[in-house]
Amino acid sequence: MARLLVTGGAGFIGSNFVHHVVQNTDHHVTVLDALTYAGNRASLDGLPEDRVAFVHGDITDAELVDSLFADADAVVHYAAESHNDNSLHSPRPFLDTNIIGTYTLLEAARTHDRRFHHISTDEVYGDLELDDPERFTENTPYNPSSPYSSTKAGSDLLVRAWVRSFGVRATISNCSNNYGPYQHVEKFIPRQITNVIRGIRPKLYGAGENVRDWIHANDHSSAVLTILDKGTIGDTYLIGADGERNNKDVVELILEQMGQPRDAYDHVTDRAGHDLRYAIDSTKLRTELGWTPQYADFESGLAATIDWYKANEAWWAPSKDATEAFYATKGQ
Ligand code: NAD
Ligand code: TDX
Repeated sequence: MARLLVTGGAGFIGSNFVHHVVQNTDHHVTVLDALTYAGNRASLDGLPEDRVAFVHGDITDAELVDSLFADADAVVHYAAESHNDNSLHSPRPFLDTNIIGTYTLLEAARTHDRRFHHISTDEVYGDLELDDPERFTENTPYNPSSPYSSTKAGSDLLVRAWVRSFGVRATISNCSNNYGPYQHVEKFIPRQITNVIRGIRPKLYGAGENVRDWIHANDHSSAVLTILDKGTIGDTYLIGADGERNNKDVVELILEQMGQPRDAYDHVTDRAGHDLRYAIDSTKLRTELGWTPQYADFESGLAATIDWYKANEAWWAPSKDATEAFYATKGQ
């Protein structure tokens, strides 16, 4: 049994990870989360109190972070400002949390010699052409496009520097787009599902040809546990499940699965600097560490996600109006 400190554990992927850890291991988890607009304490409801503790605090609070590292065996770092559209509107919190926050954690990892796993994104690699036969690998040069992805790229480079300069025992994973329960309604898939539930037409940026490589959040969690267990210190692992689809196809599938005409959506103003395509080659993780995704069927994973949002309106309703009001100011 290990004591895991999970930053951002009240967010989308972090909370899915905490549920996954409780169900699949005997580790104890302490969640450190600032409960920003994106964090939701209710995402951890139902978890046993003897397995999961919650600390409300900020990853830039060096004193708090230091005390929590002292009591942990390993740290998994999910906390971030995570939404590209917000980063185009108000970049500063992205620098504070993604850069200074990660720096603060790395300093504590160094002081206490703690195993550290840094959660990052495939967006650090920029984007691909639609017809490019290559996918991102661990050797693809960094080329981030947005304030969000550039701060994630910066945080990755800090981790690499703390490994090399100070011997911090860290690994990094860069994952593709996640879907599943507990995702904030600002993000593409939950926004469209909850729009349909509310009788609002789904909103597709631009022509909708942009491709994302979808992976279920549970597969992300199993990959992270595998890297924590078997990963090589200092290494980067790409996480992906061969789930490339363009946005138009995803919107049409959501509408079809929710009993609506497939064309009942609107094209809206495109995202500034919108990355065209992400695609992950996860050969290293699969061959070196023996990981395989379990949720290969996107249609059934999406149907289960739609069912979750239908059954959990109380979880997402408080955020919906403010989210749509923000998008409306941008014609989106
Ligand atoms: P999210 O926005 O749903 O959750 C972020 C969590 O971090 C929230 O609970 C928030 O309260 C917390 N947080 C934010 N600032 C904090 C601070 N200063 N101190 C403490 N807690 C703070 O994000 P997500 O989609 O779950 O993403 C989690 C991680 O995974 C991020 O690092 C993101 O870059 C990465 N990632 C996300 C995706 C995706 O598809 N969503 C894909 C690849 C990687
Ligand atoms: O209403 C929308 N309409 C639309 O067409 C929204 C919200 C999005 N989109 C498009 C933009 C993207 O091409 O859908 C795609 C997915 O958008 P997001 O859910 O905002 O995700 P993305 O920008 O791809 O980034 C996500 O994956 C990588 C996460 O938010 C990041 O945290 C992660 O690093």
